[in-house]
Amino acid sequence: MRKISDDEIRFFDENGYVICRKVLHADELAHFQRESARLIDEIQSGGPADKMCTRGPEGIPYYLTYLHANPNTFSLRLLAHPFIGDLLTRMVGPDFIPCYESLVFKLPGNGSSVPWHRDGNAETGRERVFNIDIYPDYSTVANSCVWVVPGSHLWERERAMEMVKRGREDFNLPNAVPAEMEPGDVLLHHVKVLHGSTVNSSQELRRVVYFDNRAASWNDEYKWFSREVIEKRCRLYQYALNERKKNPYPSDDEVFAYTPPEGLPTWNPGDPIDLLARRDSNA
Ligand SMILES: O=C(O)CCC(=O)C(=O)O
Ligand SMILES: [Fe+2]
Repeated sequence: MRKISDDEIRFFDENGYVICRKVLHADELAHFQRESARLIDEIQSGGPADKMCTRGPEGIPYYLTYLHANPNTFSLRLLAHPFIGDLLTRMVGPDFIPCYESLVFKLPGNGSSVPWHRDGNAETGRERVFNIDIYPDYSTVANSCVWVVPGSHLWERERAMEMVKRGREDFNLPNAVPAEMEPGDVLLHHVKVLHGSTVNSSQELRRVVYFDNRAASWNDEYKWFSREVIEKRCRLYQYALNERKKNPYPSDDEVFAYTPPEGLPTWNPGDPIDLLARRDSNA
């Protein structure tokens, strides 16, 4: 399976984002498309997933929280993709912990905007704190792809907030570039890079799964999440790896091997699992 290249990592460090082309194989991509469409239908018909779905500034549903806790057969296996395990080991460290996941979607016709922002929980030093954004659809300027301001992950907070304010008055920020994606591509975006997207007035659906990850050692320093959350999330990742191992895609040719960081729990098949593993469980 494809691995992130050193050049791609270098690009990320300089720009605060990088587009990795052609990561997913066709079998996984088709399943991702089907299952995410089913969840969006469930939201639109007021089913259980609707209660987990946030509305954007226009009042339109666009953000499904805690994706793994919304019963589906793709998201845990997607998290367990070896491309992800490999890049997190190399870019974050072997003590990485997947901390959160969501499905963002722009409905056709009038899909939610996402005003310019840095992601929540963005207080960090120089660590590589980023999201892994996986696309099942074409995401283009026409269907309101994400725009980023390259290099803004290195800006002081004040400069970034000033630009956010400006971008909320006029979306067209100087030096902003569109992150145009194809199905199966993966975008990495630093939580501090300025990013946002406009209303989708095209007739195309545009979806993306976001995975947020941190090193356990960084969390000890920054205390973004309680110890209990980190333990739960560590178990959840091991559960996800086992899900993919049990239900491989025909194209799978490797399984990612993860060793839980020292002091964190080992999850064994058959052990109970909390698929929600709420980030604020100790808050
Ligand atoms: O997919 C998008 O348009 C942006 C979503 C985003 O940045 C967020 O939810 O934090
Ligand atoms: Fe964001």
